[in-house]
Amino acid sequence: MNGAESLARTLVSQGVELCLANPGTSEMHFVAALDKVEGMRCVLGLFEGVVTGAADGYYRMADKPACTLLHLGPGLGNGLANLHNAKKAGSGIVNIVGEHASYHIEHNAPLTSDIEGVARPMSHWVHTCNDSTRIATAGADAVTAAWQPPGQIATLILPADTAWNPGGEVVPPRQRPLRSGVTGETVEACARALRRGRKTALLLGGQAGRQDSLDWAGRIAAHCGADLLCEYSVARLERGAGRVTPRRVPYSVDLAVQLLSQYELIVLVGARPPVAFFAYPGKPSLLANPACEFVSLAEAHHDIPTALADLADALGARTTAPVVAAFNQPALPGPGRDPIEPVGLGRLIAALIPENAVVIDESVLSGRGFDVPTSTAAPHSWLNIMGGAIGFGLPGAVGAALGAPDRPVIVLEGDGSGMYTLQALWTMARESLNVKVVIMANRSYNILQGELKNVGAAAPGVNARSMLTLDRPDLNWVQLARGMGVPGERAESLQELAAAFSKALATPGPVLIEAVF
Ligand SMILES: Cc1ncc(C[n+]2csc(CCOP(=O)(O)OP(=O)(O)O)c2C)c(N)n1
Repeated sequence: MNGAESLARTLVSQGVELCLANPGTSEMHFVAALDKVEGMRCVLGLFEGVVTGAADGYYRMADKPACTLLHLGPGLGNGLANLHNAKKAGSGIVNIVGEHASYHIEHNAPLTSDIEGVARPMSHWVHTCNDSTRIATAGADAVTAAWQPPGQIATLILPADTAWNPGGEVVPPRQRPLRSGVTGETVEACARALRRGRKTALLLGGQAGRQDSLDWAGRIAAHCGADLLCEYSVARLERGAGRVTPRRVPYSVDLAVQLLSQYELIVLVGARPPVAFFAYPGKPSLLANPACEFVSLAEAHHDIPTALADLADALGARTTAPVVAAFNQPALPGPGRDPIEPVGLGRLIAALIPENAVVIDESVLSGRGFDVPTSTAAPHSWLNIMGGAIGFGLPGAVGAALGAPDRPVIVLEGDGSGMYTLQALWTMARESLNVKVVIMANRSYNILQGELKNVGAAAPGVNARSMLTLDRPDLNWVQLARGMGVPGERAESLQELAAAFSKALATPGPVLIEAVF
């Protein structure tokens, strides 16, 4: 058994079942090893941003890390933006990055680069293993690092000679690192703060977006008369009818400041004090009222549902009924040809989300208002792009569909954002993934047109306009999808969109709809 095979077998023994790959020559022994090893599904992405974004989506749905296979520094570099997003999401990923054979590096061949240097900013753990008998142990260490709560990016660099020289023993399954509990004092401090009767919000993030945490938070909020908020971006939020529904802190600084100004106390539950996405002249970076007190119940790496249950007990809220969303689907548009615009689109999506769907939201400006109508839709999971680096949506959907194969996946995708990693469509087709993509084809970087104004810059001239529009030529998403094996349809009215979306939901495999604004 060579090093590559000892590594592949060790990854499987540690519970890694999916390899998202875009390999090259230096990874060929690892590719060959994956042929000999049972228990690893291998999925090709045609750009590394697809590979890493899919690994993020997979972790969020499967609650376990996938490995990626990437080609030296440039391959890893291509995947960095979505590793950045995954890092912010608290997603665990094991990157296996090929490297030249150790004796070859001094010759500075074309693909030679500082791989550790490329990896470090987007990885919690980086290691190069030059000993083929130790690569299996290094692989197990990488998986342990990726499991580190809430989930970490571990990058293991695999020189080609480490892969082809004799390997060591396969590492037996290791204990997965557990989330740490919060102390009794922390729970007591939160309970004391909540008992003081000030205007209070619980601000939820991370694992607090899951069902059990939401239920506990709902009981506490109902008991104390507190409001429930969630961060603007949550890696996975369980929502819809029958669920506790925190209000999302708005993206807009003005709206967020206005909402948060009322709170004298904010209890952080897997969340951080809210900050603006960007600085704007004359506007604050911190969004809460400066007089607001923050107390932290749990950070992202803590066992959040247990911390909430303990807090509920401390307050006597264990049996309080939480407030949950009613089931209230908007009506579909009546006969006619209503133009597609964000409000009608939000209602339409809310009406059609099937039960148990996974919604990936990279709808950018078009989707700012989707959270209200969809909060009473059929129960679903909602996945936000976490690090603000657009190009997560389509790859994230690939990973979500691989991680939750029994659930329909819906992607709400800006046309600008979609173009970053549209190769994901090909993987959806090849793997027959149950993904329905709705492209918000407004032919522009619409959000940036507003941002130009928000930062106080001049009105757009010819250059600015040409940098913020996606026309001349218009993208043809239906043809782009077809070219990658995904059937597509264009909708130019809400009625056409409702028909196309309903049909797509009843069609197996991936379908794309280009919703023209
Ligand atoms: C990697 C990366 N590059 C650039 C940006 C800057 N950016 C933010 S939103 C945006 C345009 C989004 O356009 P689209 O998806 O069409 O959504 P719309 O603004 O039209 O709602 C860009 C380029 C970014 N966030 N991330």
